Amino acid sequence: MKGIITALMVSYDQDGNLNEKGLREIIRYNVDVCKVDGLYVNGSTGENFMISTEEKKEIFRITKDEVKGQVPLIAQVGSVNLREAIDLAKYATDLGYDALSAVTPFYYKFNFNEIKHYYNSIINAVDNKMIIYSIPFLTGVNMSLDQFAELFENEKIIGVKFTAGDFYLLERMRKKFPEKLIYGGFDEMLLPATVLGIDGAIGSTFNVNGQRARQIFELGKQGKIEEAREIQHVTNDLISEILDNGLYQTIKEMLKEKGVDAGFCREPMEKLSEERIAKARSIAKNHL
Ligand code: NGF
Repeated sequence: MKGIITALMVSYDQDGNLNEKGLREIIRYNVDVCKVDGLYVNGSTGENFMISTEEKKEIFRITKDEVKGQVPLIAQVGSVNLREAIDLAKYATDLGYDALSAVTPFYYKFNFNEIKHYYNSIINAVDNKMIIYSIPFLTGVNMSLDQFAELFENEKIIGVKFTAGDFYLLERMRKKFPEKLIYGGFDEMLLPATVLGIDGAIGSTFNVNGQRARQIFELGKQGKIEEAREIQHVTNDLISEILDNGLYQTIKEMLKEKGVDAGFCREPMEKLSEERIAKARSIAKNHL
C-alpha cells in the first residue's frame, strides 16, 4: 500500500443521488489512465461527511466490485458517531478492504483519551489495520509526537495520512516511527514530503494528475530533485488554478472533459456557474 493513492471522487447526479455508472467510470479512469497505486475510499474528496451510512456502504461495495483486485483499497470509516464508524469498519473489512482509515473525531473537542478510545474501539472490533487520518486544518485536532506514539502502541494502527504543513512534525515522525506507513496529504507539497521520507501520498488531484504525482514521488525517492521540482511546478500551476476555481467541482468538470461521467457535488456544495465550468474545462485542456 505504498505510492500514489487517489482520494476517490464520487459522482452524484444533479439532485445529489449517487451515480453508480459515473463512480465506476471515475474508478476506471484512476486505475487505467492515471495508473495510481491504490484508492482511498470515502475520504474528504468522496464528500463522505455529507452522505448517509447506506450511501457510504454502497460506495465501498461498488468500488470493491469495480476494482476487481487490481489495486489495494483503503476504506475511510471515521465518523463522530463511533457506532457508525465501527459498523462501517466491519462492513469494509467483510468486503475485503486492505486497510481502514479514520479521521480524528472532530467538532466536540475530544480529549486525547477519547481519541485513543475511538481508534482502539474501531480497529479492535475487526481483523484489519488502521491508518490514522490527521487533517488538523479541517478538524482542529492537533496531535503531538508523543500522542501519535501512544496510538501506535496498538500494532493494528499501522500508519498515518498526514494532511498538514508541519514538516518538522513530519520529520520527527519519520525518525521515530520508521516501521509505520506515513502518507502525504497535500498534493502541492508532495516533493518536500517525499524528501522527508513518506511511503506514499493520498490526494484528490491524483484523480486527474496521478501520472505527474507518480513522477514527482519516484524522482524524489531517487534523489533527482531538480527534475522532480520541475514537475511539482507544473503540478502546482494546475493545483492553484483548481483551488481558485473550486476544488472538487473543478476536478469533476476536468474528469468530464476527459469523457468521465463525474457528475456534480453533493449539496450544500454549490454548483459551478457557466463561467467556472468553462474555466475548469480549459484547465483540463491546458494541463492534462
Ligand atoms: O481535499 C482535501 C481537503 N485534501 C486532499 C486530501 O488530503 C484529502 C488534498 O489532496 C484526502 O485525501 C481525502 O479525500 O480524504 C487536497 O485536495 C489537495 O492537496 C489540494 O489542496 O483539504
